[in-house]
Amino acid sequence: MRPTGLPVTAVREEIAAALAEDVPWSRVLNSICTEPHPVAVEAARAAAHTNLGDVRIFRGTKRVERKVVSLLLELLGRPQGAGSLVSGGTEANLLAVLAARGDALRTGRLSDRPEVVVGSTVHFSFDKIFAALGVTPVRVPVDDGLRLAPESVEKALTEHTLAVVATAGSSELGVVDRVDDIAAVLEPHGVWLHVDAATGGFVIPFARELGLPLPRFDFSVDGVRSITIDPHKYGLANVPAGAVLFRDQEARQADSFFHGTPAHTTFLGTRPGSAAVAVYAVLEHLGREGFVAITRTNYENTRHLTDRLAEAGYGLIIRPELNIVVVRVPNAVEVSDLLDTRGWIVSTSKRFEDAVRIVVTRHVTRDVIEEFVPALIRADHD
Ligand code: 0PR
Repeated sequence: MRPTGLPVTAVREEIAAALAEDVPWSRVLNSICTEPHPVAVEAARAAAHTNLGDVRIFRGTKRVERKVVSLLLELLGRPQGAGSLVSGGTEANLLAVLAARGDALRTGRLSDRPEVVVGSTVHFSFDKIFAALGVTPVRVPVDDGLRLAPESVEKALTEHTLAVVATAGSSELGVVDRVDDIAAVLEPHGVWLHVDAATGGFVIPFARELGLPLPRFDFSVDGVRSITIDPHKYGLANVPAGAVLFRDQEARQADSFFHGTPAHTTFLGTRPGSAAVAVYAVLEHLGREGFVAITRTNYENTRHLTDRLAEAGYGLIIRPELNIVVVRVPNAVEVSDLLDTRGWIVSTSKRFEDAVRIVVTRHVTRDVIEEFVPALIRADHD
Protein backbone atom coordinates (compact mmCIF):
# COMPACT_ATOMS: atom_id res chain seq x y z
CA MET A 1 0.00 0.00 0.00
CA ARG A 2 1.16 3.56 -0.66
CA PRO A 3 2.59 5.35 2.39
CA THR A 4 0.46 8.37 1.47
CA GLY A 5 -2.72 8.32 -0.58
CA LEU A 6 -3.35 9.65 -4.07
CA PRO A 7 -5.73 12.54 -4.76
CA VAL A 8 -9.18 11.26 -5.66
CA THR A 9 -8.85 12.64 -9.21
CA ALA A 10 -5.79 10.46 -9.80
CA VAL A 11 -7.58 7.39 -8.44
CA ARG A 12 -10.56 8.15 -10.68
CA GLU A 13 -8.34 8.44 -13.70
CA GLU A 14 -6.66 5.14 -12.96
CA ILE A 15 -9.98 3.38 -12.56
CA ALA A 16 -11.38 4.98 -15.70
CA ALA A 17 -8.33 3.80 -17.63
CA ALA A 18 -8.76 0.24 -16.37
CA LEU A 19 -12.49 0.21 -17.20
CA ALA A 20 -11.74 1.57 -20.66
CA GLU A 21 -9.80 -1.65 -21.33
CA ASP A 22 -12.99 -3.68 -20.88
CA VAL A 23 -14.76 -4.67 -24.07
CA PRO A 24 -17.77 -2.38 -24.67
CA TRP A 25 -21.14 -4.14 -24.45
CA SER A 26 -21.84 -3.49 -28.13
CA ARG A 27 -19.02 -5.94 -28.99
CA VAL A 28 -19.98 -8.61 -26.44
CA LEU A 29 -21.87 -11.48 -28.06
CA ASN A 30 -21.01 -14.29 -25.66
CA SER A 31 -22.53 -13.09 -22.42
CA ILE A 32 -25.75 -13.96 -20.68
CA CYS A 33 -25.21 -10.77 -18.70
CA THR A 34 -25.86 -7.33 -20.10
CA GLU A 35 -25.48 -3.70 -19.19
CA PRO A 36 -27.56 -3.33 -16.04
CA HIS A 37 -30.68 -1.22 -16.27
CA PRO A 38 -29.92 2.38 -15.14
CA VAL A 39 -32.57 2.12 -12.45
CA ALA A 40 -30.68 -0.87 -10.98
CA VAL A 41 -27.38 1.00 -10.99
CA GLU A 42 -28.96 3.98 -9.28
CA ALA A 43 -30.60 1.80 -6.62
CA ALA A 44 -27.39 -0.18 -6.03
CA ARG A 45 -25.46 3.02 -5.51
CA ALA A 46 -28.01 4.25 -2.95
CA ALA A 47 -27.69 0.93 -1.07
CA ALA A 48 -23.92 0.54 -1.42
CA HIS A 49 -23.47 0.61 2.37
CA THR A 50 -25.95 -2.14 3.17
CA ASN A 51 -25.20 -5.68 4.37
CA LEU A 52 -27.93 -8.31 4.42
CA GLY A 53 -25.75 -10.37 6.74
CA ASP A 54 -26.90 -8.09 9.58
CA VAL A 55 -30.65 -7.74 9.47
CA ARG A 56 -30.79 -6.07 12.88
CA ILE A 57 -29.33 -3.02 11.20
CA PHE A 58 -30.60 -3.29 7.63
CA ARG A 59 -34.27 -3.84 8.37
CA GLY A 60 -35.64 -1.90 5.44
CA THR A 61 -33.20 -3.57 3.06
CA LYS A 62 -34.28 -6.98 4.39
CA ARG A 63 -37.90 -6.01 3.77
CA VAL A 64 -36.97 -5.22 0.16
CA GLU A 65 -35.26 -8.60 -0.18
CA ARG A 66 -38.43 -10.32 1.09
CA LYS A 67 -40.48 -8.39 -1.45
CA VAL A 68 -38.16 -9.45 -4.26
CA VAL A 69 -38.39 -13.08 -3.16
CA SER A 70 -42.21 -12.75 -3.19
CA LEU A 71 -42.18 -11.24 -6.66
CA LEU A 72 -39.95 -14.03 -7.97
CA LEU A 73 -42.08 -16.72 -6.32
CA GLU A 74 -45.15 -15.20 -7.92
CA LEU A 75 -43.38 -15.19 -11.30
CA LEU A 76 -42.60 -18.87 -10.82
CA GLY A 77 -46.11 -19.89 -9.79
CA ARG A 78 -45.69 -20.38 -6.04
CA PRO A 79 -46.50 -17.25 -3.99
CA GLN A 80 -46.49 -19.30 -0.78
CA GLY A 81 -42.98 -20.68 -1.39
CA ALA A 82 -39.72 -19.59 0.21
CA GLY A 83 -36.33 -18.44 -0.98
CA SER A 84 -33.33 -16.14 -0.74
CA LEU A 85 -31.39 -13.78 -2.88
CA VAL A 86 -27.84 -15.02 -3.36
CA SER A 87 -24.71 -14.13 -5.25
CA GLY A 88 -25.63 -15.93 -8.46
CA GLY A 89 -26.43 -19.24 -10.09
CA THR A 90 -23.57 -21.13 -8.49
CA GLU A 91 -24.59 -20.28 -4.92
CA ALA A 92 -28.26 -20.87 -5.73
CA ASN A 93 -27.52 -24.33 -7.14
CA LEU A 94 -25.33 -25.11 -4.11
CA LEU A 95 -28.13 -24.17 -1.70
CA ALA A 96 -30.62 -26.27 -3.66
CA VAL A 97 -28.40 -29.38 -3.45
CA LEU A 98 -27.82 -28.69 0.27
CA ALA A 99 -31.55 -28.44 0.83
CA ALA A 100 -32.10 -31.71 -1.07
CA ARG A 101 -29.51 -33.33 1.18
CA GLY A 102 -31.19 -31.93 4.27
CA ASP A 103 -34.53 -33.25 3.09
CA ALA A 104 -33.07 -36.73 2.53
CA LEU A 105 -31.51 -36.61 6.00
CA ARG A 106 -34.77 -35.56 7.60
CA THR A 107 -36.76 -38.28 5.85
CA GLY A 108 -34.17 -40.98 6.53
CA ARG A 109 -33.24 -41.41 2.87
CA LEU A 110 -29.73 -39.95 2.90
CA SER A 111 -27.25 -42.40 1.40
CA ASP A 112 -23.66 -42.49 2.58
CA ARG A 113 -22.68 -41.93 -1.07
CA PRO A 114 -25.30 -39.61 -2.50
CA GLU A 115 -25.73 -39.23 -6.25
CA VAL A 116 -27.27 -36.45 -8.30
CA VAL A 117 -28.55 -37.22 -11.79
CA VAL A 118 -27.72 -34.55 -14.38
CA GLY A 119 -27.73 -34.28 -18.15
CA SER A 120 -24.53 -33.75 -20.09
CA THR A 121 -25.65 -30.17 -20.77
CA VAL A 122 -25.80 -29.25 -17.07
CA HIS A 123 -23.93 -26.07 -16.13
CA PHE A 124 -20.35 -26.51 -14.90
CA SER A 125 -21.20 -24.82 -11.60
CA PHE A 126 -22.47 -28.26 -10.53
CA ASP A 127 -18.97 -29.72 -10.92
CA LYS A 128 -17.78 -27.36 -8.19
CA ILE A 129 -20.81 -28.09 -6.02
CA PHE A 130 -20.50 -31.87 -6.29
CA ALA A 131 -16.78 -31.69 -5.54
CA ALA A 132 -17.40 -29.47 -2.50
CA LEU A 133 -20.22 -31.65 -1.12
CA GLY A 134 -18.77 -35.06 -1.94
CA VAL A 135 -21.73 -35.90 -4.16
CA THR A 136 -21.30 -38.23 -7.13
CA PRO A 137 -22.71 -36.87 -10.39
CA VAL A 138 -24.49 -39.42 -12.58
CA ARG A 139 -24.38 -37.95 -16.07
CA VAL A 140 -26.99 -39.20 -18.47
CA PRO A 141 -26.99 -38.62 -22.21
CA VAL A 142 -29.19 -35.98 -23.79
CA ASP A 143 -31.64 -36.83 -26.58
CA ASP A 144 -31.47 -35.71 -30.24
CA GLY A 145 -32.84 -32.31 -29.25
CA LEU A 146 -29.97 -32.03 -26.71
CA ARG A 147 -32.42 -32.31 -23.81
CA LEU A 148 -32.24 -34.41 -20.68
CA ALA A 149 -34.16 -37.56 -21.64
CA PRO A 150 -36.77 -38.65 -19.03
CA GLU A 151 -36.20 -42.36 -19.82
CA SER A 152 -32.47 -42.01 -19.20
CA VAL A 153 -33.18 -40.19 -15.94
CA GLU A 154 -35.47 -42.99 -14.78
CA LYS A 155 -32.86 -45.64 -15.62
CA ALA A 156 -30.21 -43.73 -13.69
CA LEU A 157 -32.18 -43.61 -10.41
CA THR A 158 -30.78 -45.72 -7.57
CA GLU A 159 -31.22 -45.94 -3.80
CA HIS A 160 -28.42 -43.35 -3.61
CA THR A 161 -30.16 -40.71 -5.73
CA LEU A 162 -30.42 -37.46 -3.84
CA ALA A 163 -31.78 -35.25 -6.58
CA VAL A 164 -32.20 -34.72 -10.30
CA VAL A 165 -31.23 -31.44 -11.97
CA ALA A 166 -33.10 -30.22 -15.05
CA THR A 167 -31.95 -27.13 -16.92
CA ALA A 168 -34.46 -24.56 -18.10
CA GLY A 169 -32.30 -22.89 -20.65
CA SER A 170 -28.72 -24.10 -20.93
CA SER A 171 -26.33 -21.20 -21.33
CA GLU A 172 -24.37 -23.26 -23.83
CA LEU A 173 -27.18 -24.07 -26.27
CA GLY A 174 -30.30 -22.34 -25.00
CA VAL A 175 -32.09 -25.68 -24.82
CA VAL A 176 -34.95 -26.06 -22.33
CA ASP A 177 -35.36 -29.49 -20.70
CA ARG A 178 -38.89 -30.90 -20.64
CA VAL A 179 -39.29 -30.41 -16.90
CA ASP A 180 -42.85 -31.76 -16.77
CA ASP A 181 -41.83 -35.07 -18.42
CA ILE A 182 -38.93 -35.44 -16.01
CA ALA A 183 -41.16 -34.64 -13.03
CA ALA A 184 -43.61 -37.29 -14.22
CA VAL A 185 -41.00 -40.06 -14.17
CA LEU A 186 -39.72 -38.94 -10.76
CA GLU A 187 -43.16 -38.76 -9.17
CA PRO A 188 -43.36 -42.40 -7.95
CA HIS A 189 -39.81 -42.21 -6.57
CA GLY A 190 -40.25 -38.99 -4.58
CA VAL A 191 -36.86 -37.69 -5.73
CA TRP A 192 -36.05 -33.99 -5.32
CA LEU A 193 -36.23 -32.16 -8.67
CA HIS A 194 -34.17 -28.99 -8.96
CA VAL A 195 -34.59 -26.74 -11.99
CA ASP A 196 -31.61 -24.62 -12.94
CA ALA A 197 -33.32 -21.68 -14.63
CA ALA A 198 -30.39 -19.33 -14.05
CA THR A 199 -30.38 -18.57 -17.76
CA GLY A 200 -34.01 -19.14 -18.78
CA GLY A 201 -35.85 -17.89 -15.71
CA PHE A 202 -36.20 -14.34 -16.94
CA VAL A 203 -36.95 -15.41 -20.51
CA ILE A 204 -39.28 -18.41 -20.55
CA PRO A 205 -42.24 -16.94 -18.59
CA PHE A 206 -42.34 -13.90 -20.89
CA ALA A 207 -41.68 -15.89 -24.06
CA ARG A 208 -44.61 -18.15 -23.14
CA GLU A 209 -46.75 -15.04 -22.71
CA LEU A 210 -45.75 -14.09 -26.26
CA GLY A 211 -47.05 -17.47 -27.41
CA LEU A 212 -43.71 -19.18 -28.00
CA PRO A 213 -43.93 -22.94 -27.62
CA LEU A 214 -41.72 -23.31 -24.55
CA PRO A 215 -42.52 -25.85 -21.84
CA ARG A 216 -43.50 -25.13 -18.26
CA PHE A 217 -40.48 -25.26 -15.99
CA ASP A 218 -41.62 -23.69 -12.73
CA PHE A 219 -43.52 -24.61 -9.56
CA SER A 220 -46.68 -25.12 -11.62
CA VAL A 221 -45.07 -28.47 -12.44
CA ASP A 222 -45.76 -30.81 -9.50
CA GLY A 223 -42.56 -32.27 -8.16
CA VAL A 224 -40.33 -29.24 -8.76
CA ARG A 225 -38.85 -28.59 -5.32
CA SER A 226 -36.34 -25.82 -6.01
CA ILE A 227 -35.48 -23.34 -8.76
CA THR A 228 -32.46 -21.18 -9.50
CA ILE A 229 -33.18 -17.91 -11.29
CA ASP A 230 -30.64 -15.13 -11.86
CA PRO A 231 -31.65 -11.48 -11.96
CA HIS A 232 -28.07 -10.60 -12.98
CA LYS A 233 -28.54 -12.35 -16.30
CA TYR A 234 -31.71 -11.51 -18.26
CA GLY A 235 -33.17 -9.79 -15.18
CA LEU A 236 -31.03 -6.73 -16.06
CA ALA A 237 -29.73 -6.27 -12.51
CA ASN A 238 -26.11 -5.64 -11.71
CA VAL A 239 -23.87 -8.46 -10.48
CA PRO A 240 -24.12 -10.16 -7.95
CA ALA A 241 -27.81 -11.03 -8.02
CA GLY A 242 -29.04 -14.61 -8.05
CA ALA A 243 -31.96 -16.30 -6.33
CA VAL A 244 -32.86 -19.74 -5.05
CA LEU A 245 -36.52 -20.51 -4.51
CA PHE A 246 -38.18 -23.43 -2.78
CA ARG A 247 -41.62 -24.95 -3.10
CA ASP A 248 -42.12 -24.53 0.64
CA GLN A 249 -40.49 -23.27 3.78
CA GLU A 250 -39.88 -26.80 4.98
CA ALA A 251 -37.80 -27.59 1.92
CA ARG A 252 -35.71 -24.49 2.39
CA GLN A 253 -35.04 -25.11 6.05
CA ALA A 254 -34.41 -28.78 5.60
CA ASP A 255 -30.67 -28.57 5.76
CA SER A 256 -28.96 -28.91 9.08
CA PHE A 257 -26.45 -26.44 7.66
CA PHE A 258 -28.83 -23.64 8.58
CA HIS A 259 -29.75 -24.80 12.05
CA GLY A 260 -28.47 -22.43 14.68
CA THR A 261 -28.13 -19.57 12.21
CA PRO A 262 -31.75 -18.79 11.40
CA ALA A 263 -30.87 -15.31 10.21
CA HIS A 264 -28.63 -16.73 7.50
CA THR A 265 -30.31 -18.75 4.79
CA THR A 266 -27.49 -18.22 2.34
CA PHE A 267 -23.93 -19.46 2.07
CA LEU A 268 -22.44 -15.99 2.19
CA GLY A 269 -22.55 -14.17 5.51
CA THR A 270 -21.86 -10.54 4.80
CA ARG A 271 -23.57 -9.87 1.49
CA PRO A 272 -24.65 -6.85 -0.51
CA GLY A 273 -28.09 -5.40 0.11
CA SER A 274 -27.43 -3.33 -2.98
CA ALA A 275 -28.16 -6.41 -5.09
CA ALA A 276 -31.60 -6.87 -3.54
CA VAL A 277 -32.45 -3.20 -3.91
CA ALA A 278 -31.27 -3.17 -7.53
CA VAL A 279 -33.40 -6.19 -8.43
CA TYR A 280 -36.40 -4.65 -6.72
CA ALA A 281 -35.95 -1.42 -8.66
CA VAL A 282 -35.86 -3.23 -12.01
CA LEU A 283 -38.81 -5.50 -11.25
CA GLU A 284 -40.95 -2.61 -10.05
CA HIS A 285 -39.93 -0.26 -12.84
CA LEU A 286 -40.36 -2.68 -15.75
CA GLY A 287 -43.21 -4.82 -14.49
CA ARG A 288 -44.32 -7.82 -16.49
CA GLU A 289 -45.12 -5.67 -19.50
CA GLY A 290 -41.58 -4.28 -19.60
CA PHE A 291 -40.01 -7.74 -19.47
CA VAL A 292 -42.36 -9.05 -22.14
CA ALA A 293 -41.36 -6.14 -24.41
CA ILE A 294 -37.64 -6.78 -23.84
CA THR A 295 -38.11 -10.49 -24.46
CA ARG A 296 -40.00 -9.74 -27.69
CA THR A 297 -37.15 -7.56 -28.91
CA ASN A 298 -34.55 -10.20 -27.98
CA TYR A 299 -36.44 -12.84 -29.97
CA GLU A 300 -36.94 -10.48 -32.93
CA ASN A 301 -33.22 -9.72 -32.94
CA THR A 302 -32.42 -13.43 -32.65
CA ARG A 303 -34.59 -13.99 -35.72
CA HIS A 304 -32.87 -11.15 -37.52
CA LEU A 305 -29.48 -12.70 -36.75
CA THR A 306 -30.50 -16.19 -37.88
CA ASP A 307 -31.97 -14.73 -41.12
CA ARG A 308 -28.78 -12.82 -41.84
CA LEU A 309 -26.67 -15.91 -41.09
CA ALA A 310 -28.87 -18.04 -43.36
CA GLU A 311 -28.52 -15.46 -46.18
CA ALA A 312 -24.76 -15.73 -45.75
CA GLY A 313 -25.00 -19.53 -46.06
CA TYR A 314 -24.50 -20.51 -42.43
CA GLY A 315 -26.49 -23.32 -40.84
CA LEU A 316 -27.48 -23.64 -37.21
CA ILE A 317 -26.50 -26.50 -34.90
CA ILE A 318 -29.93 -26.32 -33.31
CA ARG A 319 -33.05 -24.20 -33.74
CA PRO A 320 -32.87 -21.60 -30.94
CA GLU A 321 -35.39 -22.00 -28.13
CA LEU A 322 -33.97 -19.06 -26.22
CA ASN A 323 -32.13 -16.03 -27.57
CA ILE A 324 -28.93 -18.04 -27.97
CA VAL A 325 -27.74 -18.93 -31.47
CA VAL A 326 -25.28 -21.74 -32.12
CA VAL A 327 -24.09 -21.45 -35.70
CA ARG A 328 -21.96 -23.88 -37.68
CA VAL A 329 -18.65 -22.26 -38.57
CA PRO A 330 -15.71 -24.40 -39.70
CA ASN A 331 -12.55 -23.63 -37.67
CA ALA A 332 -14.70 -21.95 -35.05
CA VAL A 333 -11.87 -21.55 -32.55
CA GLU A 334 -9.66 -19.73 -35.08
CA VAL A 335 -12.58 -17.56 -36.17
CA SER A 336 -13.39 -16.70 -32.55
CA ASP A 337 -9.72 -15.83 -31.87
CA LEU A 338 -9.59 -13.65 -34.97
CA LEU A 339 -12.83 -11.89 -34.01
CA ASP A 340 -11.34 -11.33 -30.55
CA THR A 341 -8.30 -9.54 -32.01
CA ARG A 342 -10.78 -7.37 -33.93
CA GLY A 343 -12.68 -6.47 -30.79
CA TRP A 344 -15.61 -8.92 -30.97
CA ILE A 345 -16.27 -11.48 -28.24
CA VAL A 346 -18.10 -14.70 -29.15
CA SER A 347 -17.73 -18.14 -27.63
CA THR A 348 -17.17 -21.58 -29.05
CA SER A 349 -18.75 -24.84 -28.00
CA LYS A 350 -16.99 -27.68 -26.19
CA ARG A 351 -19.56 -30.09 -27.57
CA PHE A 352 -19.39 -29.03 -31.23
CA GLU A 353 -15.96 -28.22 -32.65
CA ASP A 354 -17.37 -26.27 -35.56
CA ALA A 355 -19.75 -23.94 -33.76
CA VAL A 356 -19.81 -20.33 -32.68
CA ARG A 357 -22.25 -19.36 -29.94
CA ILE A 358 -23.90 -15.97 -29.94
CA VAL A 359 -26.11 -14.58 -27.17
CA VAL A 360 -28.65 -12.01 -28.33
CA THR A 361 -29.42 -10.03 -25.23
CA ARG A 362 -30.48 -6.45 -24.64
CA HIS A 363 -27.31 -4.76 -25.90
CA VAL A 364 -27.21 -6.90 -29.06
CA THR A 365 -29.39 -4.64 -31.16
CA ARG A 366 -30.18 -4.86 -34.88
CA ASP A 367 -27.38 -2.36 -35.52
CA VAL A 368 -24.89 -4.51 -33.61
CA ILE A 369 -26.02 -7.55 -35.62
CA GLU A 370 -25.66 -5.60 -38.90
CA GLU A 371 -22.04 -4.88 -37.98
CA PHE A 372 -21.30 -8.31 -36.56
CA VAL A 373 -22.41 -10.55 -39.44
CA PRO A 374 -19.96 -9.03 -41.99
CA ALA A 375 -17.23 -9.21 -39.31
CA LEU A 376 -17.96 -12.91 -38.84
CA ILE A 377 -17.90 -13.54 -42.59
CA ARG A 378 -14.59 -11.69 -42.91
CA ALA A 379 -13.01 -13.60 -40.02
CA ASP A 380 -14.27 -16.87 -41.52
CA HIS A 381 -12.74 -16.07 -44.94
CA ASP A 382 -9.40 -14.72 -43.65
N1 0PR B 1 -26.59 -22.30 -14.23
C1 0PR B 1 -26.74 -21.89 -15.49
C2 0PR B 1 -27.75 -22.52 -16.38
C3 0PR B 1 -25.94 -20.83 -15.97
O1 0PR B 1 -26.10 -20.41 -17.23
C4 0PR B 1 -25.00 -20.23 -15.10
C5 0PR B 1 -24.09 -19.11 -15.59
C6 0PR B 1 -24.89 -20.70 -13.78
C7 0PR B 1 -25.71 -21.74 -13.38
C8 0PR B 1 -23.93 -20.11 -12.79
O2 0PR B 1 -24.29 -18.80 -12.51
P1 0PR B 1 -23.26 -17.74 -11.89
O3 0PR B 1 -22.18 -17.55 -12.92
O4 0PR B 1 -24.13 -16.56 -11.66
O5 0PR B 1 -22.75 -18.31 -10.62
N2 0PR B 1 -23.89 -19.11 -16.92
C9 0PR B 1 -23.08 -18.16 -17.65
C10 0PR B 1 -22.35 -18.93 -18.75
O6 0PR B 1 -21.77 -20.00 -18.43
C11 0PR B 1 -22.07 -17.43 -16.80
C12 0PR B 1 -21.47 -16.27 -17.55
C13 0PR B 1 -22.06 -15.01 -17.47
C14 0PR B 1 -20.35 -16.44 -18.33
C15 0PR B 1 -21.55 -13.96 -18.15
C16 0PR B 1 -19.80 -15.34 -19.02
C17 0PR B 1 -20.41 -14.11 -18.93
O7 0PR B 1 -19.90 -13.03 -19.61
O8 0PR B 1 -22.42 -18.51 -19.86
